Amino acid sequence: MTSVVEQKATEARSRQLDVERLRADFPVLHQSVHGRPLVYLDNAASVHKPQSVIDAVGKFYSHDYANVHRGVHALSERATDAYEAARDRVREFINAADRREIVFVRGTTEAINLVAGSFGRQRLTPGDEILITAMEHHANIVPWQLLCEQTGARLVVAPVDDHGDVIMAEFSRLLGARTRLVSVTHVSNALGSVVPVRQVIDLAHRHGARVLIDAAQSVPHMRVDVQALDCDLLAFSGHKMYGPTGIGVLYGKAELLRDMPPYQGGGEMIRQVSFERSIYADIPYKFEAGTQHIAGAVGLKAAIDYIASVGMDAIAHHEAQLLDYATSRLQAISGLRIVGTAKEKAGIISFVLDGVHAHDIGTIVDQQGVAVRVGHHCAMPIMKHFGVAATARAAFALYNTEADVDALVAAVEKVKEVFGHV
Ligand code: 7TS
Repeated sequence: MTSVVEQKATEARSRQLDVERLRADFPVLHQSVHGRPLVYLDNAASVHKPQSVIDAVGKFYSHDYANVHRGVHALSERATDAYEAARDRVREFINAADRREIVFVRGTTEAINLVAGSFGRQRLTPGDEILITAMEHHANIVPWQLLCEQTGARLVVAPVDDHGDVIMAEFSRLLGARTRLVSVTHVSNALGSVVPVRQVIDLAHRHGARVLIDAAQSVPHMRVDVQALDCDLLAFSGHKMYGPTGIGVLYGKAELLRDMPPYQGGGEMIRQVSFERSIYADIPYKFEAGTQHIAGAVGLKAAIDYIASVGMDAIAHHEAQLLDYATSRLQAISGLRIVGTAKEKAGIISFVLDGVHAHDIGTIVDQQGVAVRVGHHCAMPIMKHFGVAATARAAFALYNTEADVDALVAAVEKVKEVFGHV
């Protein structure tokens, strides 16, 4: 009989990714930068594409491309089928109840602007409130500020503690009768904190508020089930999940999307147009004005197929192991401080080094072939909270290895050497 310990060890082994084999799927990784093998750790900004995604887009343009929903000719039908198959694949991936709940957009930023421009302009009146957290990406701050200017609504911000966790008691206290919308990130791109969105959604619903989840940093790295979460709206970007740029998704509950007015007017989003009035198409087409990024949707489907072939649980497990390893190795460097130590974190580590500007860290580690992000990560308010103008940030994807972390650590040691902090 196998013991529980042995069984757990077997399970853990079966979840291990064969990263060397997977790395072969990503052509861009196999190059040298400044004479060193490329170590790519800028994955929260965007991830690289496997050959299957590159091929799916190439094959689509080479064989099947035409505009969709318009022609009766063979290519238009094939292109329409491919575009709509992508919608079905996204529905399945996030477990939406209905394919009409999947709206194709340019990315997370456009999805949030769509909600602000449609739901927000329709429903918010002076004194209504939109509740966000202190660690949102600018894409989940600025659209609400624009909306507040237009409607007289107020932006309310739930504070974050010194670890990078939302202070839930404060969040709860800030919810009120005037809260119309709660819009929170699932995972902070700047700190890696995982927000307890299930709890956020339950609390918000108790106050009759709708909830939008910015899932740009979660959908590529963990299972996200919109029905289990019971979120009203959810946004993510294809380019952060091994797919093309310029394609993303707004998920919305059908009953809500049906009530929301169109965001942009034009072709495809109408049923009938006259100079007196236009009748809009049903969801999701009501929100897909103009020619969409058809090949992008095809590439997004290929990216989801790729993630599924690797296994989301295995990806999450692998990235959690890398996070643990990187945290312990970076912590051991004297003068280095990790910014963001939340209870639960995704594979993102932000750090600063005593007496060295983050941009100098970025430039020197780049010379060692290591790509990290430096700056405010489009999250200036949370940088201010931690008293830093900028951090260096390493973020993991399925193709990263412990050797990549070792290369980062060696490169950071080099930074210290250059600055005479040995
Ligand atoms: N929300 C979060 C949490 C993000 O991390 C990003 C992009 C966005 C929204 C916007 O996504 P987009 O695809 O519409 O641009 N984050 C980053 C980053 O961390 N570095 O570059 C882009």
